[in-house]
Amino acid sequence: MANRKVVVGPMTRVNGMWEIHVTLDGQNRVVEARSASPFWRGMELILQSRDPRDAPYLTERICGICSSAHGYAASLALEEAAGVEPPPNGILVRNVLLGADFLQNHIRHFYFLHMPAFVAGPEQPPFAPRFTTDLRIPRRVSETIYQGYFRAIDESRRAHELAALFSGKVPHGHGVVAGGATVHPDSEKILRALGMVSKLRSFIDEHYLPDVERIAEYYPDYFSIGGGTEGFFSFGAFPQAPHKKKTAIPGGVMLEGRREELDLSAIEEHVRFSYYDQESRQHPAKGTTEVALEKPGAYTFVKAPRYKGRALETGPIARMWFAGRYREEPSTLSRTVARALEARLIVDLIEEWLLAMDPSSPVFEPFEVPEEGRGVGILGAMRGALGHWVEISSRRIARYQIITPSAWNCSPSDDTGRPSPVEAALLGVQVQNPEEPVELGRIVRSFDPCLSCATHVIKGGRRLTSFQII
Ligand code: NFE
Repeated sequence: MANRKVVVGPMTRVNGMWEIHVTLDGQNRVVEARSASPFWRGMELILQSRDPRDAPYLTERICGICSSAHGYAASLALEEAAGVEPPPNGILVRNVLLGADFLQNHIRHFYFLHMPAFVAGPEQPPFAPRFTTDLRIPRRVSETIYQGYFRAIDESRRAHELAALFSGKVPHGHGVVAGGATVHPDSEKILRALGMVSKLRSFIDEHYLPDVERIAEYYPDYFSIGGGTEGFFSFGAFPQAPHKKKTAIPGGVMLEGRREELDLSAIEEHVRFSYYDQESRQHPAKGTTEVALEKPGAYTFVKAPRYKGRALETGPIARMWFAGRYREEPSTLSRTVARALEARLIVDLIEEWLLAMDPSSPVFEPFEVPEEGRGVGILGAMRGALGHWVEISSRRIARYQIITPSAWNCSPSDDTGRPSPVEAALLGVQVQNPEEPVELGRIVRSFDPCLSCATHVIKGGRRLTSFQII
């Protein structure tokens, strides 16, 4: 039988606009995969010539589900450029609000975006109609998991309320600024937050972790489907006081089975298959953003970040590997397990940070915007390694570049043709029923992709693909 092309687009139940183009051979095995986003935001250009203190607020608007991470990374970049250190209390407040946003994200990803591809919900919209291929979980067990689903609505809101206690509102809060935080941790807030943490911990122990186990029990083969990535990449997560050099969850690089120290100079962005007409393999500190809508061969607005030329996977699975808490090969379900374990670790960390807060100490260190300067803010965001690079001239932003976790994971192939982690994860996968390619959605959603973040104006005028929604 001849090869057959399947386009899944827009890929639903992910954040942002995304399409997966795969070619199936005569046996319905994936022989070619492309991760494509027909969506461009232009944030790097929007930031040019602005006051660097605006970057946290503007970059938070890149995304509604990881906004605190962008605000935090932008603040770190300006802190380095200005040579300012936030007070320890400010770092604690920032970590609590980022940690709470992680919990919101991980709970929502599992229950609302990922789990429904494995478990049939109630026989009514929005759960039906649905694909019926390869649904293995008996009705009684599915009903238990959907009890978790409905509780997750309240508990993910609780995590958001916890973040809002220290940032005024969510998403796009006002809690993280260069120099520290804006909200003082008084004892009433700390006590309220501790109560929320305890409820979130119970939810994770009583529902989230057991529900992940239930899916693992019925789909053990998904621990060997959807791997294929070359190694792990992580900036760690949650910078610690006093100098932010260490992170509560350690970072690193794992290449060819060996752990390496992270070298920021080894990062480059390839653009052979991206809609950019510019020099390829730029380091983000010298990066540019020159859009070319009609570039031949291009298929996405995401650039291809590579580390020493390698396409490395980032995310909770990489962080849990470096933390020594979960060391399994990348796969659809090992990513899902790692994310749940990370959520459990983060509730404990949030409690520690809350108990370490000092209501009588400052949260902010005043500073002057430098006349000239450069800074980088690297951070563990919900989906993995997030970097903001800023260059300041005449007290204004002269250059700004962002590499998001979803750019690492969901980029296109690079200049050498090396596929991205998500493309590699799809290659070789056997599709049972090409009319309902459930395997593709399960695999790609395990990365918790966010293309709103990765593409940073919709490519108008021309429809890029035929659409098939799963
Ligand atoms: Ni829009 Fe984001 C996270 C960032 S992208 S979600 O996490 O940065 O991967």
